[in-house]
Amino acid sequence: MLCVLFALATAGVAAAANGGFTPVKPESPNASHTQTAYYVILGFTSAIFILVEGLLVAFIWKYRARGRARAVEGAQVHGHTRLELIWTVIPVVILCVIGIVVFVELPKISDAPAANDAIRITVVGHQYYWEFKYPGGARSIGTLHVPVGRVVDLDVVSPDVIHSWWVPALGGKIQAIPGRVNHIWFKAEKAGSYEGQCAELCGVFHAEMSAVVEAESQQAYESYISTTAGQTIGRQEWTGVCATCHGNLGKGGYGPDISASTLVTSRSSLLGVLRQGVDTPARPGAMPPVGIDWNNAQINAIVDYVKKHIYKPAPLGGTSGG
Ligand code: HEC
Ligand SMILES: [Cu+2]
Repeated sequence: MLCVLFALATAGVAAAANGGFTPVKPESPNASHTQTAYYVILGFTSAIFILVEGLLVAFIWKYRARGRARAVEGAQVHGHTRLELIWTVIPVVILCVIGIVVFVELPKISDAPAANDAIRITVVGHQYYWEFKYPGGARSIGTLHVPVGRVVDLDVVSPDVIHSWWVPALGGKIQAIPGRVNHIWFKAEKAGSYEGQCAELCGVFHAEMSAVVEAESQQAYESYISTTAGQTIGRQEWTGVCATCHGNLGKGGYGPDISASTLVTSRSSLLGVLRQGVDTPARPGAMPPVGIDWNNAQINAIVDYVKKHIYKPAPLGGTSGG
């Protein structure tokens, strides 16, 4: 009994920690259809669980030994054709119902509704950050900006290893696989920030690979991609990519202190680091090639940002105590 109470108490904590065992509140049509399928299956499985476990407990009680000697055998019961037919047919019917519900819901989950104003955005999974490419060439890192109420078609790709794009409130997961373009869509029904997380173990900093979808008015979205994204790309690259490993000020963390490294002052040397990564025999794959597919504007932005905000050469005559 103590064990049971303990299990229930700890399960309760787990349920409280992530807001329960059910999916997060859906904010996109595909996410609501996923949830419908979830609740239909949960309904059947809960009923079966209660029935089976209830009967188990009842029979254990009803047919207990009642002081009968251990060696004495209990009543010998033979098959019961009608009962056996019933408990075969009912599960078959239940499985058919679940199957039908799932097949009816599936197209509504996977196929984007026809919309002539759909926006196509490329989502690039990198070790260990998400990069977004908007129509017209704007880019952002970590935060995807979208207008509320419009269908957003995502092309999900990866230049390095397999990642998995997953924003629970906006639909299911889709893998980002090198050499393939996968598709998923959503339509944010309310303005707000929706959190996501890479759902495929992709390396040491997999846990840092989170994303936010910022659903905003059409106007805010347009002004973001036409102006803000371009102006802040250097900062986004620093905080969304480099700071994870080199610290906010570049003073080191998992990666070394680069605030006085001469490698960051020249475009060509930094380009080498970004395109090839830094690999040593002692730490293979220590720094992934985080900028493997960055365009010129992106490279220039990080070079500028690092020169302006991160590079702090040791003062003349001082020691490099840093
Ligand atoms: C996943 C962690 C990680 C990320 C993200 C990362 N780095 Fe690194 N970086 C490292 C590690 C680890 C090393 C050292 C590798 C070694 O030599 O063992 C390194 C080395 C470097 C070096 C060479 C330092 C020197 O003087 O030898 C530079 C420059 C550098 N990183 C810049 C950057 C920039 C700029 C970014 C962002 C665009 C970035 N790194 C993102 C982990 C990372
Ligand atoms: Cu990942």
